[in-house]
Parts: sequence; structure tokens; C-alpha cells
Amino acid sequence: MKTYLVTGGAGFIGASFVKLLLKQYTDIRVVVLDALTYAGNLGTIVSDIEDPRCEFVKGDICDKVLADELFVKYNFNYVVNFAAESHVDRSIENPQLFLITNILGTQNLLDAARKHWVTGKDENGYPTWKEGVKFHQVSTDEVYGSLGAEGYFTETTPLDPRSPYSASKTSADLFVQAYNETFKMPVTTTRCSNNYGPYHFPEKLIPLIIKNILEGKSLPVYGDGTNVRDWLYVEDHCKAIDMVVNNGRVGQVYNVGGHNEKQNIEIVMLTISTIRDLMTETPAYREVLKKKEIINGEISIEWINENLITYVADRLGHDQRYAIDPTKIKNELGWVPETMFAEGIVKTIRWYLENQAWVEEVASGDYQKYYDKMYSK
Ligand code: NAD
Ligand code: TDX
Repeated sequence: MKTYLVTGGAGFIGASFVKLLLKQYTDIRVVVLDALTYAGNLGTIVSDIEDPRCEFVKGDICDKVLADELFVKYNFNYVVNFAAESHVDRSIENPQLFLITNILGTQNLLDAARKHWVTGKDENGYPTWKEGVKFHQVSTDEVYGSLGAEGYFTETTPLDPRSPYSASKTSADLFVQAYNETFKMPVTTTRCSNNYGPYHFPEKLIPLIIKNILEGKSLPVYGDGTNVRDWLYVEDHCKAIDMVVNNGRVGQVYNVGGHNEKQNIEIVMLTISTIRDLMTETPAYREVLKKKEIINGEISIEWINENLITYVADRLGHDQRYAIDPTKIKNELGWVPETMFAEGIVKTIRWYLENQAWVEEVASGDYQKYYDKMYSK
């Protein structure tokens, strides 16, 4: 039986990974360590932690004593580190928190793993490691910086982070590589493009646009809306991580992306048209609209159109374009994205229309203060 420590497993991607593990493997134990910050929500994994194979621990990845206790108690085979402060806009408001969680937190986990996984020394003085253990770091394409109109990020593209968020993720990646070089620690890293799908916190572009449409609010597009992101359905990302944890070569970085580049303005337009299509096809979905205009006895959706779009001040240091070349993971491990964007966006929007209770729960409290502060500028 393999025991996984999944940090940040109550967040968007970590939760999807926990669900994938429990679905895919019977003989498994999953320990979720999550501090339940504003971005973490137990409601996302409530059915998973009821499973006897899964345990939830509320705690901080920076907590040395806790990390030690967990390694002693559970004897992990794998650490998969999702826990992070993940929002670029928040990193512009409060960079220090990103250094603490993303860099110090990762280094604390690396040290706990080193303490518990090292078995001795080889003839050159390097640590020797327990059989089959691995530390996997979940990273991002943002470490490579920003592209012009052409080209793709490969694993050998020089690191060039430009936001406090990406600088902190890059530093964490470098620590992971340094532990591999210095201590021969068995590590792998994945660098993925923008994810979308269910349980995505509504401060990120796609869920924010969906939420605002349902509330009849304007749709804030930063700058001129031409910035390009490379979108990948969250389950495809998790499948890639699972493949790399199991079969990725130690010490290697794998880029993960689905060749699905879109300008932000296209994403916003597509979200508008998909919501309209779904509400035309299934009029019952109109019930979730907070803005209910009744025309001829029917809830109208005529007002859901591009007039809702508002161009707002650009993000400081806004990266223009991200695009991933996933050749390495495809050739070495056979990973390919399975959910095309046209299908994934419909699945995602349907999920939001059917899970408004989740949105309302995560968006209560601090979220409203954050939204008012960010979008009143
Ligand atoms: P998220 O913000 O939705 O979730 C982060 C989770 O980490 C939350 O559950 C939060 O409570 C937890 N957390 C935060 N600080 C913690 C701490 N100190 N100790 C323990 N838990 C803590 O983020 P996400 O979008 O799911 O991203 C997960 C990982 O994937 C991150 O490392 C991120 O950098 C990376 N990533 C994200 C994307 C994307 O598009 N969202 C793309 C590529 C890589
Ligand atoms: O209101 C908005 N309006 C807007 O135009 C928001 C929230 C975003 N945007 C733009 C900024 C970006 O160009 O949309 C694009 C996507 O923005 P985010 O959803 O904030 O994602 P991004 O900054 O690209 O970062 C995401 O992908 C890489 C994740 O949040 C990171 O954790 C991941 O590493």
C-alpha cells in the first residue's frame, strides 16, 4: 500500500488530485494536509475524507513539528505538494505571504522528508534514500516568464519570473532541484498552464466571470483583453501529476499543457455564449440567476451579452502570453490531454450552475471584502 501526503488538498487542483487517487487506486492511503486558508474548503473534499482511505489534517506546511509528527505517524511514500498561495493579484497586494508559504513551506516539507526518508550515506558521502519514495512539486508555467506572439515554453526555457507569485514558485522549484543535486533526494516537478474546472475559487478568471454573469454584474477584463493563457481541464493536469509521481524520472521537470491558447477576451465571450446556450437548452438553469428579469412570463437571458464586459486597469506586470510545449511528458510518459476546451468549458459551467451552494459558501466573508477592494480601483 502506498501512502501519500497531499498538501493543499482542499484547494482547487489538490482536491481534484485527491479524488483521482481515491478513484484510481484501491490499496492506498491519502493524508491531506491543508491550512484551510480562504482558498481551501473542506466542502470540496467532504465525501473524500469520509472514505476510510483518506484522512484530513488541518495544518500549515510551514509547521516543522507537525510535519515531523505526520512523517512518523504515516510513513509516507510520496509527498505531492500543491499547498501554495496561488493568486497573482494577491501576490501584488501582499508578497511576503507568498514567500512564507510557497518558499519556506516547501523547504520545510523537503526537510521533513529528508529527515525521515534518508537511510544512511553512500561512499561519496551522499545520503541514501528509502526505496520508492518521491517528493513531487506542483509548479507553474509562470516560472518561465512571458512569451511574445510566437514560441512555447519547454523545460529548458530559462526561468524568468515576473510577479511576486511566480518569483516565489520559481524559488521553491530551485529548492526542490537543489535538494536533488545536494542530497540526491528523489524529486520530480511538473509545470502546468492555467487550469479550469469545478471547485475553482471565484477570484480566478473563469469562475469569476461565471459568478458575475449569474449576479448580473459587469465582467472585468484587465487591460485590452489580448493576454493569452493556455487552458487545461483540471483532471487532465491531475492525471499528468499521477503519471509523473509514478513513472517520471527522478530529478526531472515536466511541462504540462493542452495546446489550448486563448486570449482572455475570447474566454469571456465563450463563457457568456455557453451560459446563454445552456440556459436556452435547459430553461430551469435560469432559476440560479440572481438578476431575474421576467419577459412574457419567462426569466429573460437577453441581457447576458457582451455589453456586460468592462475593461479595467491592467494587472501590474501582466504577463502577455503563456504557451506550453508538452512534448516531453507526451513522449516519455504518454500523457495527452483528454478533455478538449469546447467540452471542458460546458462541463465546468454546468457544474457551477448545479453547485451554487458551494460558490455561496466559499464566497462568503472575506471574499466580498477582497472583491470590493480589488475591483473598486
Ligand atoms: P488554491 O489556491 O485553489 O489552493 C491552495 C490550497 O493550499 C488551499 O486549499 C489552501 O488552503 C492551501 N494552503 C495555502 N497555504 C497553506 C499552508 N501554509 N499550509 C497548508 N495549506 C495551505 O490553488 P490551486 O489553484 O489549487 O493550485 C494548487 C497548486 O498548483 C499551487 O501550487 C499552484 O501554484 C499550482 N498551479 C496552479 C495552476 C492553476 O491554474 N490554478 C496552474 C499551475 C500550477
Ligand atoms: O478579473 C480578472 N480579469 C482578467 O482579465 C481576473 C481575475 C483575471 N484576468 C486576466 C489575468 C490573466 O491574464 O485573466 C487571466 C487569468 O487570470 P487568473 O485567473 O488570475 O490566472 P493567472 O494569473 O493566469 O494564474 C493562474 O495560472 C497559473 C493561476 O492563478 C496560477 O496559480 C497558476 O500558476
